[in-house]
Amino acid sequence: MSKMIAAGFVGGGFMGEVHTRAARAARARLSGIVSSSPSRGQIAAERLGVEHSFATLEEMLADPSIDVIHVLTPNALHAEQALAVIAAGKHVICEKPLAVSSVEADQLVAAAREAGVTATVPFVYRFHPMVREARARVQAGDTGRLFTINGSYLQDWLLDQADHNWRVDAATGGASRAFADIGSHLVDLIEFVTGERITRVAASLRTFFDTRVGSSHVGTEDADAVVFETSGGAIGTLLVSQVAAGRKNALRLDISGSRESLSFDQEHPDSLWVGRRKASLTVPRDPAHLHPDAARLSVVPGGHPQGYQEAFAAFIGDSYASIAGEARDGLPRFEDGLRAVRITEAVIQASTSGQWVEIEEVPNE
Ligand code: SOE
Repeated sequence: MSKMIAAGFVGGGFMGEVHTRAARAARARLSGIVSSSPSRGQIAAERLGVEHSFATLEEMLADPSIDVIHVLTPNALHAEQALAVIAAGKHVICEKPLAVSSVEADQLVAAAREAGVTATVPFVYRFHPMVREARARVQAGDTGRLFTINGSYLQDWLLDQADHNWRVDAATGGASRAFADIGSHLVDLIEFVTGERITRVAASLRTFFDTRVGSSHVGTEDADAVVFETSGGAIGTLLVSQVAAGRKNALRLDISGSRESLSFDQEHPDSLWVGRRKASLTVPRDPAHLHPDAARLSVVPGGHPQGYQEAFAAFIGDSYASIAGEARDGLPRFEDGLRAVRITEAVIQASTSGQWVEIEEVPNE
């Protein structure tokens, strides 16, 4: 990349830390930041090493030197802020869920297409080399016809009734909590690795705590159990929970085909299990023996653990490469964000109605 990308950030919380670290690794200039108040913005700029804090998003958007804005605010603000970024002619990286409704997500996809900007969503687990390896094996036909898919994403940071966060309240987080926050990663990963689409879902959702400290009414779910079917004829199950004691960020994906099975575990991302009737094996992340796309994302030699932050940096690096006009395979765009929002809405609808719900396709450009 010839020109250094100048990046701005809206939001200075946990994701602000992850994004600025990744942007620095991708050799961007950390030009500006906006937080929930000017004083918080100044503190965030100092803490994260960002050059300038702006009092408002409008002020930051008026700075012609900034190429891309990362939107890292509570979910209900994503649509309005990302639309403003696009209207200012800048590229945008917007946290997931892209929006709190598919109507808003549709508007974002349309606006980004119309403006011709790069608009991406951090479905970062796509950027683990062994996820790319799994995808390459499916594409090469090694897995055979896909029969079953089992995905789970379990966390425990909301296990206690005293645990609270803006995601708990539907007004800031949106109607879905667990599925929108982490189930969205899971469905994105399933479609990315298998190349198949989730066509319909049946679901059961639970809110185990109707009240939490700080919320007299919790309108969002703690856990989701989902059954689904795919375009290629496979069937699958998903279990998503933010109240699973001891599970920190346990995203697991098991795919079983007519020739072999594949198993990826996000907490142990440096290997992929390949199951066979005879001679199952654990493939280590050794760039010399991986498919090209997996080897490209392998930034440290085999045997040197690589994880979440490197995956994030690779996502940001590929987003910036796209801004610079380079083509990058597997970059999650607003269309993929819309897709996850549609599946989230279908899961809620299926749980409420007790019926199967079909998922509408996102048309190609
Ligand atoms: C919290 O559930 C969280 O930080 C999610 O918001 C992220 O998307 C996920 O990657 C890790 O967990």
